Amino acid sequence: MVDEALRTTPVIDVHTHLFDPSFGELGLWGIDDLLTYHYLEAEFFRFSRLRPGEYWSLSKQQRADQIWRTLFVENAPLSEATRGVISVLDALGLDTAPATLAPLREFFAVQNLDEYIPRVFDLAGIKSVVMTNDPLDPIEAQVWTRGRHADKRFASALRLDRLLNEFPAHCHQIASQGYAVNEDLRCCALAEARKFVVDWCNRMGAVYMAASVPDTFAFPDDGLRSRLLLDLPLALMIGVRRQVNPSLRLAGDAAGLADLRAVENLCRDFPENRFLISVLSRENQHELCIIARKFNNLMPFGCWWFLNNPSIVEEITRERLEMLGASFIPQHSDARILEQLIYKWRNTRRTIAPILAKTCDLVVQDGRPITYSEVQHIVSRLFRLNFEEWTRGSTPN
Ligand code: RAT
Ligand code: ZN
Repeated sequence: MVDEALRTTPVIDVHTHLFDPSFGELGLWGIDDLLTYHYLEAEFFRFSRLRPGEYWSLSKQQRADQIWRTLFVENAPLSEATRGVISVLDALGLDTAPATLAPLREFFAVQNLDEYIPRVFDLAGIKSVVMTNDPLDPIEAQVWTRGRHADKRFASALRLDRLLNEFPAHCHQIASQGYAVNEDLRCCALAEARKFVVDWCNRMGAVYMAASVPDTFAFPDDGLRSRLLLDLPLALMIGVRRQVNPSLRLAGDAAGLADLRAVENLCRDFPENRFLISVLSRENQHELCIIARKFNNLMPFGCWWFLNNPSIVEEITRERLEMLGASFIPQHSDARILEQLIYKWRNTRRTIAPILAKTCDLVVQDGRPITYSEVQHIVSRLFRLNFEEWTRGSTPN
């Protein structure tokens, strides 16, 4: 019953880095993008003697060739990210072990996005995804300002990282759009910065605002983050330690244990606001569940980034079910490349199905039958309804 419900429930992927076709080259897909995914780049440097500087001087195709040879030909693809590529190729009916990438490149070169995107969504079993949209990215901002043709399959989320973490560097850019801001947000500048956020949320039709913050995140504090993080529905991804090895670029970030009192304080101080929270450290997961039991304006979501491995997803999902029932969002894909939706969602179903089945079985063993429609409801809550409910009416005016 669980397998069937998981197979037939249309999923909303609540956090991705995908873009709809109106964003042109920002949307990544195809074999070269799949292979140069930063999760694979980090693994590549464990197996190759090539130095990061040399790697970055190569073209994208050359980098993909290097990764294919090193992680897929000279070594068996054992890790979650390498198996993901295999699973995508297999789902698309392609050779999973060609000696070179030429035949794969030929396949991807002739795909037409109008037909290809629905095919990928179907293979992944998902209905829609939420993008990550940054108003301070000049290429993206142009698309929004020109007026994007809304695409129901791609909802928008306003990403605040640059605004929160690099405000002084972007102050001029914000001011040039007619907002009276200054670097330290004196006088009315704070209200103006918040107006900038609200205007952009409306322009994007954002279903939520999001920020990733370091393991040292604190609330309240006297920094800009505390002053700007107010009143609007917010997804916080807590615990990233950016650029511990800058030579790896996007692959150079790590994780750290956070003090989740900041989350308690936010939830208590803003009871009318809703917080979607993901924490990157495995050691923070149990505590997050406890806080969610104290504050119903907190929705735990996803097994983020370094946690997206079957052993850890299994542990976290079991813990959440035991402490929160079906009142959380088990997973998001974090896909950066379109076809990753296929493996990330297939793997999520494969890992979570036995856990849900086991949980339902315990209920039956304890003396209460569970019907198929209840199983369907549980799965819909987890993979769609909890998010729809959480974001209902969330776009600010
Ligand atoms: O998982 C990832 O791809 C990371 O690089 C981050 O993008 C992270 O998910 C984030 O949204 O900050
Ligand atoms: Zn992400």
